[in-house]
Amino acid sequence: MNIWVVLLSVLFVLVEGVVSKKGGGGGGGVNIWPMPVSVSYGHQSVFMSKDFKLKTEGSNYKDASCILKDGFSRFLDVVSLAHVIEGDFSKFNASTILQGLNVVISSQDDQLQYGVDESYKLLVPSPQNPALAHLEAKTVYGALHGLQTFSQLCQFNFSSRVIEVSKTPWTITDQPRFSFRGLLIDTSRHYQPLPTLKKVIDSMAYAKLNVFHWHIVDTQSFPLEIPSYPKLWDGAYSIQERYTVADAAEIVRYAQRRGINVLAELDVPGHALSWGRGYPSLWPSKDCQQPLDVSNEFSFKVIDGILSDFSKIFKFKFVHLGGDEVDASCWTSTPRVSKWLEKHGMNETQAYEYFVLRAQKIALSHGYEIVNWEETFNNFGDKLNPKTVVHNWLGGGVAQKVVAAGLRCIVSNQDKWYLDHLDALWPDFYMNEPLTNITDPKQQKLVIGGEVCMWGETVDTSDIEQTIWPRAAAAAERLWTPYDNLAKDPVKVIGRLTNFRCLLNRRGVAAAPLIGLGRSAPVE
Ligand code: CP6
Repeated sequence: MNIWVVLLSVLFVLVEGVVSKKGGGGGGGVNIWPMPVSVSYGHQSVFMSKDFKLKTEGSNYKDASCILKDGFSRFLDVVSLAHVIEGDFSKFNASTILQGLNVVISSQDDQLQYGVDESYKLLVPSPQNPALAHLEAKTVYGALHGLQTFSQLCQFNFSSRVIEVSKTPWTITDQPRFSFRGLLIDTSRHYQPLPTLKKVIDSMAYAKLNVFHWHIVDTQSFPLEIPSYPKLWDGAYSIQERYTVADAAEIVRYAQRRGINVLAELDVPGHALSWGRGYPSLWPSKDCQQPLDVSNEFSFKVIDGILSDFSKIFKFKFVHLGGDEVDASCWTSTPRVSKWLEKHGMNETQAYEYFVLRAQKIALSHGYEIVNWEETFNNFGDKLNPKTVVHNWLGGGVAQKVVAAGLRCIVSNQDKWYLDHLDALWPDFYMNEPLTNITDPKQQKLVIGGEVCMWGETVDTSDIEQTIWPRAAAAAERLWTPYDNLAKDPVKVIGRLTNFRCLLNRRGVAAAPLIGLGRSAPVE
């Protein structure tokens, strides 16, 4: 071989094969979203065999519930994207054909819980090397993330008509920055059909989000069946717009198999008017209908019944008890309730505190740890159960105060991470840093993550996907990628995020074009 060819190839490897560790977020030719911890790549191509196989040589994991097997089959679906693999493999140099993926998982345990190990290591060899790609993970959920990353490296090649992985060899190590990476879906303001919820869950997995915060019921409607109090779902919009217990359990199962926990919310005592359609005595009066009647033992009995039923369906260790936007004026303006307050020496705020703390005790008795919206902390933070996770939304930097008080925190500031705020653009989502002004490493650990919120007043099944995506993806990278790998200037990620949104489109997710900071073509 000519010496110049050799020298040029060496130079090419040096230029192309950059490790995109502190890559400033741009990606340096890497089109993975969210950006992993470390990536290196080369400049050769391999092609996936028509019968690309899952192998588990040397793995301890038995895959009794087929979580890995099904994840692999979804991987094959999203990389082929319904293209017909018509390439003639006999014409390929055998060394360029990738025969399969060997997945080695060290832990048998496939319990999906908060804080489960989600790390993985992925190697996609170049030609001449072993004909298998290699994926290592501690748990099956880390392996699922590895499959997602691998799927983003695969492309249908229109000249060879097979699936290609270019820029091999790839070596990727990865793990999330935060353990809680959520998306809130509100099924009370608009009912969302089950296929819509499942599609949202699928798309969350593409972006490595791992908590589906199900804001199931609210003032407007109560769509969920509660066997302990069967008239509660009389508060549904219609007899069609409901979820049975089996439906909810199916959503939990569906999400769990994709590495996603379901955080169910029961928002009390405000945001609960719909409960009274079936049980009017939960209302302070017929014309003052929320918050739930604090003076009535029945309110707490019903909460106990609901949480008892929840605990059979929602196995995540957290339940969300809301506690936001409580306007207690119904309590003082309703003579019967007002008398009760007087008798117990409580003003409105004290009654609100009494209600929230009592609901917390009920949730604890069902084995849950609790998430509450930040107003509970703002009003009586020192009284909250120490296991409470405070969910910030008002902005104003309360996260700092929450962690200084030793409580855990989830970040969702409304000006940055509320998807119903259509004027918040993807760069706002990208640049919202959960650890702003939190420098003590012990306090930083108390910020368990963050969540983008798709409140349902103005979205239904016709536009929910394009309202969520691509902005939720911008937040997903903030929550996954190590701080040093994130772009300090969002302009740097336009190409890579545009590419991810096109990938979502190809997979059948109606992600909207990027708006804000101009647009650009996908990175080649
Ligand atoms: N519903 C409930 C809501 C909101 C909250 N809780 C909300 C408030 C303000 C904005 C968006 C949503 N719709 N139950 C606040 C946590 Cl701007």
